[in-house]
Amino acid sequence: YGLGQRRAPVLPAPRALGSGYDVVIIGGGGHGLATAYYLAKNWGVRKVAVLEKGWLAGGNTARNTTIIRANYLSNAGVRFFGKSVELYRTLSSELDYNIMFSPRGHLTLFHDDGGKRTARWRAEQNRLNGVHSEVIDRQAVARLCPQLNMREDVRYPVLGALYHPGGATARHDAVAWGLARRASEMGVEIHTQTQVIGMDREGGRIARLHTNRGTLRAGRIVQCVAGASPALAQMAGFDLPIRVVPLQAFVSEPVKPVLDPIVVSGNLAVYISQSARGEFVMGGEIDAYPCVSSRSSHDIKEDMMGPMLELFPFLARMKLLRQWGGIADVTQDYSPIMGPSPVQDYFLSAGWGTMGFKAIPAGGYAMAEMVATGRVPDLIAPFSLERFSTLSLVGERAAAAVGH
Ligand code: FAD
Ligand code: PYC
Repeated sequence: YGLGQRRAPVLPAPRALGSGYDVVIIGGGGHGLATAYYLAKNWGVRKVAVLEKGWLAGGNTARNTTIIRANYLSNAGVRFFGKSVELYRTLSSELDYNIMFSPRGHLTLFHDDGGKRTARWRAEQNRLNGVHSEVIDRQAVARLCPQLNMREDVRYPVLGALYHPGGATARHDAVAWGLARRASEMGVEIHTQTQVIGMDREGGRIARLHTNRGTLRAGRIVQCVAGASPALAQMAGFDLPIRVVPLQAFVSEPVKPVLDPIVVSGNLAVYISQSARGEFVMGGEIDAYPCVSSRSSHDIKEDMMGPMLELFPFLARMKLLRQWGGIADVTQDYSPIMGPSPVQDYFLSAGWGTMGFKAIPAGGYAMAEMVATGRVPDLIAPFSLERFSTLSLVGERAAAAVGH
């Protein structure tokens, strides 16, 4: 783009909110946008509005550390996230928008026998479900990541790792903008600065949605609001088994590329990767207390930097550039909730907690099929809200980033 030339805007100029749509999606983050995109593309459902209270994908989709992987523990989890990684691989060409998908391998370090046992368990479950993961010893870890501190006289010496070659990163904003642009080209209306503030429930369904820009009707409604999940569900008249907790992250100043794989340590509760811009992207556990503020805090920074320096002493001479937080919607079993709700024609995509960025393509793909056909696809059937009353939980805590 030369001087005076401007890049074409991602979205058309804002227009007035319509009075009714076949489908209204509440929440313009990755999951809402992917659901809209696949509804239009795969099912020809185009009278769709996405309502976003802030700017496009400014919630957790803008705040995450972009780790994409399929090395989960349950059969349902590995299959679902495996499908998502598969869709991610071709998303740039599908959208004709460079999402900067970058496969670089994912190492979950273990430092004791318990960690090794979980790594072996995950490796077997992954292989049985067609996902490549293997347990490797400390020599192999050192070859894949020569920057790691391999000394044996530290608090948690590295004994080995679960190695998942398919682990990757992608540019978070580009994922959202690419999906939004294509969905909008197919007729989907994306309304930013449009907050759902009330719902009229009549005869078991939501008759009207009230927003700060007017009232509208919807044939079907999809709720994709991450940290606002319990609040929106209450507006619709039911409760969700979700707690809302901040999750914080950091980046260092940028340097030339030195760190290829993504590295996670459950014992030390930290993880790191290097972004395409050269910044080290780092994070750790969720905050200890439920909270709906996305402010970042000094104690978390201090708690994470000690363990991080134990793993990568060379970082001691680097400066942190930014720190921020998002609001994670965490379920009891650390798996998402996708499916119908107690309200007729009101569907849920929630409980994405600390793991939902990698799930955006498969989540949207399956949610769109369910909303368009009224049938729950096999891929997401295990993630129903009902599982909390039938006690068919999908336990993924051991595979959730640093364990949290
Ligand atoms: P969001 O992107 O939060 O979108 C929800 C949208 O709903 C928001 O934009 C919000 O403004 C809007 N909204 C809320 N209320 C209303 C309302 N009343 N009306 C209209 N709109 C409303 N996942 C990974 O897979 N890998 C990672 O490495 C990773 N790292 C993370 C690091 C951090 C620090 C955080 C916070 C999260 C991380 N995650 C990660 C999790 C991931 O970011 C989320 O699970 C995912 O982005 C959820 O997407 P979403 O579309 O459901 O939510
Ligand atoms: O799901 O891999 C993940 C992750 C890393 C950090 C937060 N979530």
